[in-house]
Amino acid sequence: MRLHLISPTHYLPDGSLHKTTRYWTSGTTLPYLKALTPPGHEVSFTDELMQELDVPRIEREADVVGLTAMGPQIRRAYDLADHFRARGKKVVLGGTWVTLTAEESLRHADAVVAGEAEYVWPQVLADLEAGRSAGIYRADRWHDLSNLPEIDYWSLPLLKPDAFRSSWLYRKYFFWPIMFSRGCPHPCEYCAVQTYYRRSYRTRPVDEFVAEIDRMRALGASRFLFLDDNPVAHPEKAKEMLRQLVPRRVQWVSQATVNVARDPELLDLVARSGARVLSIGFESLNEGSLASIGKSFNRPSRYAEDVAKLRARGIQVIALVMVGLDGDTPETFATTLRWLDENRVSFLKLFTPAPYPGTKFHADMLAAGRIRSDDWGRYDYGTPNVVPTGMTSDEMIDGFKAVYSGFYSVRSMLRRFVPPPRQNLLESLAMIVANVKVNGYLRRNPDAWGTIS
Ligand code: B12
Ligand code: SF4
Repeated sequence: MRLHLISPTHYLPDGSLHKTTRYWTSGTTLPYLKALTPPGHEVSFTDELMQELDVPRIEREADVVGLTAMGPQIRRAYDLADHFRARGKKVVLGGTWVTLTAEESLRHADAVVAGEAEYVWPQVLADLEAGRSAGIYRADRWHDLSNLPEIDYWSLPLLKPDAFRSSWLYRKYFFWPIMFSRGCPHPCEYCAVQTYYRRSYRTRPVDEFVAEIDRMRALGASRFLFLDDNPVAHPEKAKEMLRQLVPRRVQWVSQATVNVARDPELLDLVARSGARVLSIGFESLNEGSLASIGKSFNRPSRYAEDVAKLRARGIQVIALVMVGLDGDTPETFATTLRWLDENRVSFLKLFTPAPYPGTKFHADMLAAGRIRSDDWGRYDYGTPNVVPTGMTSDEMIDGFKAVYSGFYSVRSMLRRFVPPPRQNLLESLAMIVANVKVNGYLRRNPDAWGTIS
């Protein structure tokens, strides 16, 4: 069969599609699914974030259309699924959102892959080829992450191969995606990842992970993004992997929990193995607010020390912070901004509570009658989808905007970056450029703040 796989983009509030011409990394979902597809099928794909979707060609040539979706992209995914089905194509939906809403997603598709595709994808295709479908396909066990199929890295949807080969600047700009672990054992109630993985956690065999790093290095890659949500959840496994990275002299960025700063041996290995930037889910400075979302392990009383330790090793900290949680009041905004400034956080991503369907947080908010809208196309990080308790929805959005504009103001940038940490000066420079760009973006796109990635 001829398959076309799509990662859709999301709609902007005016109904147009969010697009970008350049991106610093890429997901691997589409080339990975292609690598996973049994021989005998022809696979092409489009990431709509950067590429135009050639709808007439897909209508003409594809037998099966596969769609993945993240967050608000789901609305576009359903629209495309309905469109292609109406034209006689077999449609398969999969990915994080779809997994958490499998029954509903099946109304837009011939088949739904709930959870990992490794064990079920061949069966889905065999069934569709035979003109049948079992509806929702869910593997009966997690994959052990060994012997994963190799993807064609030059086909990464958001990579510009020509620019990579010809431009020093682009080589510094682009981070090659690689995955070490899947899942997360923590109980954060709003989190789609722990819900998808049912709080399970696995790491890849270290030698296979390192062999993949080496294959990518042979292509010229030296900077990597770990796609993991929490690569340090099993610290001893992480240490084993990081020890192998140290002599390879690569640079890497990742998400991680704040625990990364609390184990001296782990932090040392993280720094020596080339960590440059870590995105850390602090979420809140308020113990009560953290308790309301099941994230009490964070312990704000230690944050200042944690950030200082990371900074001292030349690691830039991106803070992920939620505003408008239960326990937050209008005063929370100023306190949060002051803390970010004083602790010289490099970059900020703010989130209004996003009640992703399928999570405990969504179920609780629904039961309490606090969900304001079921327009999933607006389930981004800057829309008041949950009615807050300690403030009005307008106060939440005003505060959200005030923290963002305060943080990305020139005054705050000067406070946070002068003087920069002594190590990894280039990374500080890159962060300053990123701050300046966000400053401009926020002024030009006052309605798109909730979808900054
Ligand atoms: C890389 C990444 C990005 C990148 C690249 C995206 C891209 N277009 O290439 C960037 C940074 C741009 C990004 C953006 C966003 N992302 Co993102 N992203 C990820 C991340 C870290 C890894 C995804 C990946 O490549 N995984 C590797 C592949 C191999 O695994 P996989 O996608 O899970 O696929 C497996 C299965 O799920 C399944 N599968 C998946 N899709 C499909 C489809 C079919 C047809 C089939 C058969 C199977 C299948 O098969 C695969 C093998 O088992 C995940 C975190 C995570 N844990 O998944 C978040 C994640 C998917 N992102 C998320 C979100 C919300 C977003 C944003 C919407 C955030 C925002 N600011 O609004 C934006 C979307 C903007 C846009 N229009 O693109 C959420 C989704 C939550 C949800 N409930 O849907 C996640 C889970 C992060 C999180 N912690 O919450 N993201
Ligand atoms: S620590 Fe992060 S990835 Fe893990 S459950 Fe909490 S929010 Fe999700």
